[in-house]
Amino acid sequence: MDRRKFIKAAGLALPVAAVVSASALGLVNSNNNESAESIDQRERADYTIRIGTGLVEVGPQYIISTTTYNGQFPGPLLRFKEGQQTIVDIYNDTDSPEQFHWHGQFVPVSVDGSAEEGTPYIPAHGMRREIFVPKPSGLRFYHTHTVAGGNLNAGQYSGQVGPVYIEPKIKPSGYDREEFIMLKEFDPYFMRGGDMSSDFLTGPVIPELKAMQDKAEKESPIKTKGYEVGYKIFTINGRQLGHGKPIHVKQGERFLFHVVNGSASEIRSLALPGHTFKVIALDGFAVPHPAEVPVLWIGTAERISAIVEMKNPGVWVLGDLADDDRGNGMGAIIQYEGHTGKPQWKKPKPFLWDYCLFGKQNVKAPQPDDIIKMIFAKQQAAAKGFNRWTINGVAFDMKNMKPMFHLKKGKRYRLQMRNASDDIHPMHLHRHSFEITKIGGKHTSGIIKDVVMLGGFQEMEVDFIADNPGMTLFHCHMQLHMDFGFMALFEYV
Ligand SMILES: [Cu+2]
Repeated sequence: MDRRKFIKAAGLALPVAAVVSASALGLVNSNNNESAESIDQRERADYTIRIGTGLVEVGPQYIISTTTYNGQFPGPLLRFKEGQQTIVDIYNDTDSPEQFHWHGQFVPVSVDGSAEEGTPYIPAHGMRREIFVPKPSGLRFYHTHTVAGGNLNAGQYSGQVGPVYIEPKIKPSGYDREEFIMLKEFDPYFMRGGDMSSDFLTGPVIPELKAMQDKAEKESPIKTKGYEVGYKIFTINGRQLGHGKPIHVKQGERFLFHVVNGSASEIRSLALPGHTFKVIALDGFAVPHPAEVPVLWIGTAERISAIVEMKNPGVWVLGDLADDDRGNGMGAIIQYEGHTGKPQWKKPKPFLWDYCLFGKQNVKAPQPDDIIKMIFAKQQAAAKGFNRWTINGVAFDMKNMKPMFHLKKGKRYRLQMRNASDDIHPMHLHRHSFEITKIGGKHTSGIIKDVVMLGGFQEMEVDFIADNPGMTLFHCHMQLHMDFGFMALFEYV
């Protein structure tokens, strides 16, 4: 079946497909076949995504059934050109409405893929054509943005994650090959307690913030811990360690690894014994000071682009520092040409993750026009056994979806975030980027991101410019936190 016939058939079968323009459906009336053909040609989507059930062979004789993009995990790599308009057709073949979020792109609300901001859902068995100008350049990704709550088959617990690379106008140099690495867990389950410690992050714990949680716990009538999510299966690019194809390298080659943490709730680490990572970009933005590190720490939804020079021949495990998680699959094999044998793993020396390593040294960020203070807190097990999360005492209300902060276009805002909980929070701002100005007790500048990890009982400051009007969602990127209150809306016109 050619594309036009297929689309016509789809148009007949799916009433909601009427949202697509007639020309996109191949229903253009013309006496001149040539011109009808050329319209069709011009309006052909650059990419077509189908949301539906897919099978992911994570290991030998272990095949996961989950919701995927185009039946595969990760979803297809979408390559765009910065500033060049693109068309993406998204079909929702599932029985539930979906949101398709362009994480890290400066797009309008209508395209962003967040019901909280007002993006319409892609109806069950419906489709949407999205036409937009991809930006900014660099490593981005796409994922579902629905509320999972207690449903571990929904939201980002599923396989709805895929990478995006937006080609910059001037290509970066200093590497020979490019490799995309998607970190993702499967087979989630709930347990009580067992949250992630943030002792890998540099910077002090603020006693005042700890005292706030202690007080809240003491005064809470609920003494049990809230549910946390664990996973049985860990993968790189949808394959457990040893099941995926080894990455074949030659001595002297410089690999640019584009690492995406596609997890719903996990912070990941990555090391390659005998090698270092030269971090050149965080969340797709070139860093002012590329620095070499022995370990990557990468929060939920963060991305790191780092160059590894292959100068230690052998067969190695590129893997997570956590023995259990690596043992359950979080790793890939790096195999030098001419080398065989069992892949080797060596635990790296302790290393604290410090974003400031990659920032401008001794250069302060510009002063903001206004400061927005935020305190994040946990109400233990308060939402039917799940922790409820608040920003300045308020849990986001999914029914009203009212903006908490009103901004003025063009102004520079500083978010002063204080974490009165022992959990780590990868904080994310939609449709904008921000600059880290203070973290782990240190001032910095020049580090542009769209997600940043805030450690337990720590504080940080980021600045952003209100330059993309409309509702803008700000939230913790842990599915379990955002679904239970850890969101707020900024509004400006
Ligand atoms: Cu969080």
